[in-house]
Amino acid sequence: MERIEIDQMRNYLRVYFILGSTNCINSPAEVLTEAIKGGVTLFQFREKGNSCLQGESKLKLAKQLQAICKTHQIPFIVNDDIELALALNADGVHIGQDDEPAAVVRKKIGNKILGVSAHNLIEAKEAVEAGADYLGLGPIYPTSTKEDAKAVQGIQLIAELRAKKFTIPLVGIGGIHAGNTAPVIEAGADGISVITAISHADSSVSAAKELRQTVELNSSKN
Ligand code: IFP
Ligand code: MG
Repeated sequence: MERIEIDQMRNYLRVYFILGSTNCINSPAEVLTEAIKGGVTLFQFREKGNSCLQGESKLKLAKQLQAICKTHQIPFIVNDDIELALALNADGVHIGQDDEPAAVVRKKIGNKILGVSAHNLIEAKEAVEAGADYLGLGPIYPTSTKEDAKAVQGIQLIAELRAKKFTIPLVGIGGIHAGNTAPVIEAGADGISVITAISHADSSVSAAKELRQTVELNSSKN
């Protein structure tokens, strides 16, 4: 397997859906299936928070969601848990600044997709040098999903990285929904990442559809 191509990565980032068992009311499998039906392009399994699954039950859910992704040819990314990603032969991993250094993770996962969260220019530069395939930038807007979230940063870092000619694929995250997606794409992000905008929506299909349409509409202006 080769490293993912940059344009392929950009396409996958358009509507990046993240989910774990604590983020949904209906079953994760149902929510993911609906989200894919609506047009999400990439999936991250993020099992975190109070009363999240561990051990066998976490593994079982991961396998179930990975199978759904496979059926629909959506890459399956694992948040934080490198061992799980390797055990399942996942398509990639996403790590934050508190996880193992990106260069170490890159060595462990070979050519699998590597995503890194960055909050400033220095973190972004380091992640690129360590071999990240994409950067997650946020929180763009206020969010209550992440208890340890950093200060809201808006679209400024996205715009700054593009102004400085960073070509790495970028995805915005944090408090994003269809109604506030346009500025994120206009600033230069390749896509948006959401949890609750889809998982807590009355219809996950419709929510995903609307996000996808909004991203496509605003990308074509770039
Ligand atoms: N960004 C992303 C992603 N995922 C996370 N889990 C996170 C920040 C904390 F959208 F993938 F870039
Ligand atoms: Mg992390």
